[in-house]
Amino acid sequence: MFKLYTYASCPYCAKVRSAFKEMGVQYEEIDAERGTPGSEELVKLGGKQQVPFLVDEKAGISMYESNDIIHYARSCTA
Ligand SMILES: N[C@@H](CCC(=O)N[C@@H](CS)C(=O)NCC(=O)O)C(=O)O
Repeated sequence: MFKLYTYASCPYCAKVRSAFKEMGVQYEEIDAERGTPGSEELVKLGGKQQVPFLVDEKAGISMYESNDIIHYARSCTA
């Protein structure tokens, strides 16, 4: 299952959530607001404090950028 690091108020995260819903993508959402354990995890995994950030553990792939995330998920569900 995908892991998606987000902020509740981030419009790019909302765009990804909405696209995932439309595609029926199953994912675990992790709050990565500054000061949270999710934020520490995010920076450790991706190298910077930016959301949305996707991790596909099974494929060993991770990425920033909402458009790239949506594109990647679409390619996985195609
Ligand atoms: N081009 C990026 C923009 C992402 C972006 O600007 N995210 C903001 C939150 S809305 C962010 O992570 N800012 C860094 C921070 O708040 O620390 C995308 O489409 O994913």
